Amino acid sequence: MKFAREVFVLVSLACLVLAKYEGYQVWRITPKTEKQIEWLHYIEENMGEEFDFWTGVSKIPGNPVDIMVQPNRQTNLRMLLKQEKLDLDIMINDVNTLVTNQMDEILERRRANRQSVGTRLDNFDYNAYHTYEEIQQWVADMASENSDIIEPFLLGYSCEGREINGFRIRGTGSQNPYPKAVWFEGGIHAREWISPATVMGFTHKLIEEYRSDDDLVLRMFDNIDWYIVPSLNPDGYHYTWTNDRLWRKTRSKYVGEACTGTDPNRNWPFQWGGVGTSPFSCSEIYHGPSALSEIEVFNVVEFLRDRWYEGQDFLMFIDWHSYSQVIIAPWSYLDSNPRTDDYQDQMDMAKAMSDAILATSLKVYGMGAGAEILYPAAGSSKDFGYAAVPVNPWDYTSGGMGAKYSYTVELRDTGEYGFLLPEDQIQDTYDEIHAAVRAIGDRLLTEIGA
Ligand code: 0X9
Ligand code: ZN
Repeated sequence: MKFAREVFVLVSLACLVLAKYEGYQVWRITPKTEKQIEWLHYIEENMGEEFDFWTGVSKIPGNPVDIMVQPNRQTNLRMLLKQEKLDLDIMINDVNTLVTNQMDEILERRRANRQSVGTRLDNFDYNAYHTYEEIQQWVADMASENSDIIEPFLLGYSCEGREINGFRIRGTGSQNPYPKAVWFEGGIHAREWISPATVMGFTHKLIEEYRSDDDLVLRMFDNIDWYIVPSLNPDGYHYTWTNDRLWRKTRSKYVGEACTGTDPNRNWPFQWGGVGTSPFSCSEIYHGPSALSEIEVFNVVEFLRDRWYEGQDFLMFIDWHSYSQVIIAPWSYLDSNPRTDDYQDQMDMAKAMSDAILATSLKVYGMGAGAEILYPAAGSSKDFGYAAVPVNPWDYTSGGMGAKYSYTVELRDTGEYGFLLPEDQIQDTYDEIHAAVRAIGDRLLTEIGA
C-alpha cells in the first residue's frame, strides 16, 4: 500500500515537473573579452530571476557560461547577445523532455520491478538515483551492517523537520581516541543528484575493500576518521523529486521575503554576505537573512566544532557538487589574489585526485583557487572548511574548521547534461571519485606519518 501511494505521489508530481520546463533551453555562452564578462555579470546579478545560470560567470575569458532560458525570454536574450557580439551554443535543446524522460524512466523501473531499485543494502542499486528516504535508509543500513567500523550520527533536523543523517567510519585497528579526520558532505545543492549518488557509491566500494583487507583502505580507516553525510539538504532534495527537478536552494521562507530558499553554499559564517552573493531572496545565490540562518548549515558547524572541541583535528573538508569537473580550493571570498598560504599543497593534493580520475576514466578534472579560476563566492563551504578555528570555538559566526585540504568538487559532466546527468553515468562517476579518494587517503597517510 505504501508503495502504491508513493508511486501515485511521484507520478502526479512528475506531471508538475513536466509542465514546468516546456520550451526551456540551456545555452552556452563563451565570453572572450573582459567587457563581455562584465556584461554577463550584470545580467547574472540583475536578471537572475529570469535566467538560471547553471554555471557562474568565470573570471577567465574563454570559459563558458551555461544559462537556462525560459521560452518567452529567448528572443530578447538572443538580441542582447547579438549586440554584445556573443555567440551561443544550444547545450540542451529541450529541458522539459530531458527532465520528463528521466523521471519517467525512473518511475517506470520502480513500477516494473521494485527489486531492481533495491532499497535495502543487499539489493541497493548504486547505479540509480534514490529518494531522500532511501538515502536515509542506506545510511542506517550501512551502519547496522558494519557496526564494527561505522557509527551513525544524527546531524540534526532540516527546516521542514527531516532528519539529516551521517556516519563515521573508523577502522577496528584505530589506536587513537581522536584520530585526524576527514569531512565529506553531499547534496548541499538539491538538483545536483550525482553528488549523493557518488558519495554512496565510493563509500560502498571503500567498505568492500576494507572487508577484503585492501592494505591502503585498512590504513586509511585505522588512522583517519571519515565523516560522511550523503545528503545535506533534504528539503530541497525532496522537492526536486516531487515538484521541481531543478531546485537548487534550501526550502526556508523568511517573513517579508518574496521567494523561498537560501543558497546553502552562501550561508556559511566565514565572510558571509560578501562578494558573489545576493541579498535578494529570489536569487539562486541568496545568502539568507544572516550567516547560518539555514539550519542544515548550522548543524554542520555545530557538529564539527563539537568534534574539534573533543580533540579532533580535521585535515580535509570536501563539499561534493556538480557540474563542471573541477576541484576547487579556497579562497572564494577574495576577489583578487585568492590563493591561500597552503595553495601549493592544496594543488598537489588536487593533482593527485585528478591524476587518479584520469587514470580511471580518462575524464579531465581541472583545479585551482575558486575566485581565481571561477568566480568569487563568499560564505561558501570550502572557505569555512579552510579558515582557522576561532579562539572561542563556540563562536559559530566566525572562523572555520582549519582543514588544510578544503575543496568544493564539481563532479560530472562538462555540460552535455549538466544537472540532469543520466543514471548510466553514475557508476563511472563514483568509480573515478573512488580512485580520487584512495589517492587522498594515500597522501593524507603520508602527511600524518602513518
Ligand atoms: O556556486 C557554487 O556554489 C558552486 N557551483 S554550483 O554549480 N555547484 O552551484 C561553486 C562554488 C565554487 N567556488 C567559487 N566559485 N569560488
Ligand atoms: Zn552546487
